[in-house]
Amino acid sequence: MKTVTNGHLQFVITNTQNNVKFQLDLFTLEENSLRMKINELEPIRKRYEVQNVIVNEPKLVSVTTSKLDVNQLEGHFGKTCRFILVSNPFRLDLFTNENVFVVSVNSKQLFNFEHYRKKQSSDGETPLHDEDGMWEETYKTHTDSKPHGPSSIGIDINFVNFENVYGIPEHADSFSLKSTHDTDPYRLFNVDVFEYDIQNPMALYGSIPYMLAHNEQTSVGFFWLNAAEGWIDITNNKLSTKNLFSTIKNFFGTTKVENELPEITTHWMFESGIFDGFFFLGPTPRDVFRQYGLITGTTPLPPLWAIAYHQCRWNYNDEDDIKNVNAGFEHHMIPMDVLWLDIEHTNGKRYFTWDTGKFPNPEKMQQDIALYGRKMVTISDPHIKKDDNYHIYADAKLKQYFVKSKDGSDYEGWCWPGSSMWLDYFNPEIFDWYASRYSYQHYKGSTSTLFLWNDMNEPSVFNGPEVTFPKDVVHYGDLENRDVHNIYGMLQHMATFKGLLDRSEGRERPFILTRSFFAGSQRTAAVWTGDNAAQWSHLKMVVPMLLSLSVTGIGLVGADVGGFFKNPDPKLIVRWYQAASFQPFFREHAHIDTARREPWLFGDDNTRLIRQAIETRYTYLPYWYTLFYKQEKQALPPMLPLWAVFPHDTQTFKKDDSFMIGNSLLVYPITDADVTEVSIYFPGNNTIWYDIRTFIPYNGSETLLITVDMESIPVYQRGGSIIPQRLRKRRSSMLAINDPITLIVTLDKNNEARGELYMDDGHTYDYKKKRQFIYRRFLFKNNELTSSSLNPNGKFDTTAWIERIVIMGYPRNPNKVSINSGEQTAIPLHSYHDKQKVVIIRRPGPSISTDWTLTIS
Ligand code: NBV
Repeated sequence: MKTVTNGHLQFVITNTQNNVKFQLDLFTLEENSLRMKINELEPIRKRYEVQNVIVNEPKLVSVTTSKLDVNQLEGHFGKTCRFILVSNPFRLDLFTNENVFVVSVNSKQLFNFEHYRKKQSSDGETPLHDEDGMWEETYKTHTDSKPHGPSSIGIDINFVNFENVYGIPEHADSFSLKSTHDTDPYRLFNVDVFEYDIQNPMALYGSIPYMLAHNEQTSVGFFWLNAAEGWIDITNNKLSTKNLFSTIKNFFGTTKVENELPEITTHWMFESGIFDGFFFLGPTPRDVFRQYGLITGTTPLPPLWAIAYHQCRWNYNDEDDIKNVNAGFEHHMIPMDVLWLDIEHTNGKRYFTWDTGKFPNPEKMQQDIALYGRKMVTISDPHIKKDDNYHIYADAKLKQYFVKSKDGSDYEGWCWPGSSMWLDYFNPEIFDWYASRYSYQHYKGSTSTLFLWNDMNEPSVFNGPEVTFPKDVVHYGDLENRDVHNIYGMLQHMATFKGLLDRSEGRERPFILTRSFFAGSQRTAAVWTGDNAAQWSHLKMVVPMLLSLSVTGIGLVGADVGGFFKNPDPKLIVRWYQAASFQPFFREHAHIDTARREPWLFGDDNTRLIRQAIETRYTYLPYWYTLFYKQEKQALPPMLPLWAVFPHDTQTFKKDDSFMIGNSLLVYPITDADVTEVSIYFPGNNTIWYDIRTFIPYNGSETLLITVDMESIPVYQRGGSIIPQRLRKRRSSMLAINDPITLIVTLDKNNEARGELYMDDGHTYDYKKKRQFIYRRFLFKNNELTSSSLNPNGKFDTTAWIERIVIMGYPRNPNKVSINSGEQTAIPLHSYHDKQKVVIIRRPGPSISTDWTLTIS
C-alpha cells in the first residue's frame, strides 16, 4: 500500500493466473462516498477513462487505516463510514452508519479484467489464444474488426441485507429490478429500438450505470463510470453469516445476527474501459440522491414553461397548421405553452433549415405564437445529410469534422435524409462549432422563443449493426466507439445546450429534449422515453420508467402522452393526460401515421376531461417550480418513489403503480380501462392523506379501495404539508407569473403543516446572477400560519399576493381569523365546512414577498 495523499491509497493487485498487474486506487470522499478505480498497471494501449461526466472533482476526506491482520486493511472515513480491504483474494467491504454492513465487492470472486494484449506474441509467430470472436466478431452482415482484441471487465457488487435494487435505466421494466436468473442481464447500450417490448431487460435509448439499494434502515448507491456496452445480472441470495470473516461479524456487534441475511448479488460486465466505481453510503435516500448529484450534477431549474404543457406531433405540416392548432387551444380554452415541429419541417431532413414551401416565414410564425406567451421547439437530429449543397455538410466535410470508419475515411450510414454522416463531438473544436450552429446568425429562421429537440442520437443508423454505429468507428483522439458509445448522444445535447446558452449571451435558460442520455445528461437536457405505444400496458410502464430515471438523477422526464405508435381510444387518452399531468415533463406526441389527436378531437366530454387535467397541472406549477429549484440545489428529484419519502415503510419498496411529487403529493394514476375502483396503498404510519378534489381524509399505512369515475385522478396531499397553487385560468404559464397564490394547508395529527414557495422571472439566470428570487417558508403551528423568508438574500419584484388559504383537517369553526403583516392587521372573511373540516380564508391579502402571521382563534 502507498498513501498518495490522505484520502488516496494505492495498491497493486495481481492476476495470479497470468501475473498481469493492476493498479487499485481508493479515494475516500466527502459526503460518505468512496471511489475505487482499477486499471492495468502497464497497458500496451491506454484504456479509456470517461470524460464529460464528473462535474466537480470529488473532494477527499482523510482516512485512518489499521491492519486487522496480514490480509485485511481497515479504513475509517467521514463520520460513520468504514471499509475493509482484503488482499487475497481481493475483496472490499463497506459499512455505513457505524456498523451497518451494506456492500461487498468481489465477495463472489467474479472480478475479471481482460488486459490488452497483442494478437501475435512478441516473437511474431505464436498466435495468442483466440476463441469465440475475441479478435473479430460477426453479427448478421456486420463484422466488428476488434483491432485491440478483448478488453472486458466484470465484477460482482453485492448489496448486503437488501431485497430491492433500482436504477440502471433505460429499460421498460419494473422499478424494483428483477432477478435476471431466467432472462438476459439488463443491458446498457444506447440503441434505437423499433416498437420496444415492455417487461424486458433489453437496452433502450440511454444508459446510466448507476444502481441504488434501499432497505428499512439504509439507502446506498453504486455508480460505475463506464460508457461502453454493459450487462448487469441480478440475483437475490441469502448470505450466510457463518461464512463472513470474523472481523466483519464483529461489526454486527451486539445486534442480533441472523444466520442468513438477504443479499442482492449484481454482476456487472462492460466491454471495455476501466473500473471506476463510486459508492454512495447514504444512509438516507436523500443523502444518496445528493451524493450522486455532487459527482454528476443536478438538473438546473428549467424555464417555467418547460414544466407546463407541450403539444407535439410528427408532424405539424405548415404554418397554417401551427396557427390552427394554436387557435384550437384558444377556442377550447385549454392552456398550452409549447408547440413542436418534427423532422418534416426541414428542407429534406437538413437540420437548421426550413421547408420554405410550408414554412416560408418561420420567424413570424414564432412571433405570432409568442403573442400568447408560448414557445416553439424544432427537432435537430445528429445525422448530417451527405449533400454538397447543404451548408452544414459542406462546412463539416471541408473541416474534416465527421466520425471516421476504422480505415480512416468518413463513416457513412443511412438515416432519414438518406446517406448521412455524423459529427465528432468528442473534438472540442467540433463541439463548439456545432454549438455555434444554433446562433441566430447561423440558424436562420430561429428566434429567442425557439428551443430544441435532439432525437436519434444513440445514434440511430438504419444500416448499422443493431441500428447504430459499428463499434470500430473512430472518434477524435483515436477513441473507438466501443469505449465511448453511450456518451455520444449526451455530447450532442450538451453542445446544443451550449449553443442556446451562447445565443442569449448566457442570459436565458436553454431547453433541450433528448432521447439518448448518459449519467450527467440531467445538467443540460430533459429526457423522454421514446417510442411507446397507445396501449394500457405502456401507460402502466410510464411510472416505473420515469422513477428509474428520476432516482438516477434525470429530473425532467416524461413519456409521449397517448402513446407514440397507434391510436389511443378516448378513455386511454384521457387517462394518459390525467397521469401525465402529474409527471415532470408533460408532452402529447404521436407518430406521423396516427390520426390527429389534439385534445378536442375526442368529443365534448373528453375534451372537458382533458382540459381539466391540463388545468390541474397549471394550478400546481408554483409547487412544481419550487421542487425543481430544490432539484437544482439538493439533487432531490421532483418525482419520487414512495420509499424516498417513507423510507421505513416496507410496503412501499416495490411500489411502482404510484409515486410522490415532492414530499407532499401522492399520485396513483389510473392505468386500466373501465375501472370503477382502485386499490391504493397510503404510505406512512400516523400520516393523513387528503383527496385534493373531495378533501376526504384517509389514514396512512392502509390499502383502501377507492371508487373512481372518469373525472378521478387519485391524488392526495399529505397531512402536514402546505402547497402553493395558482387557481386563475390563463392560456400559458408565463402569463400567470404575477397571479395570486392560494395556499392549501393540510394538517397532520398535531395540527401542524409546513411548505415552501420559490419564485423568480421564470426564464433567465437572474435568480443566480442577481439573486432575483423569492424563497418563502410557510409554517402552521399553534393555530398560526406564518410566512417567512428562507433566503433573505433573494429579492424579486412581484405583484403576486396571497389570494386564498384553505386549511384541511381543522377541528372547529374559528371564531376569528386575523392576519398581521408588519404594521397592518386585517380580518379576512372565512367560512367553515363542517363535514370536511375545512376552513377557507378569502383574500387574506399579503404580498408574496412580505412576512406575515395569520392567527386563528
Ligand atoms: O422524428 C420522427 C420520430 C419522432 O417523432 C419520435 O419522437 C422519435 O422517438 N423519430 C423518433 C424517428 C422515427 C421513429 C419511427
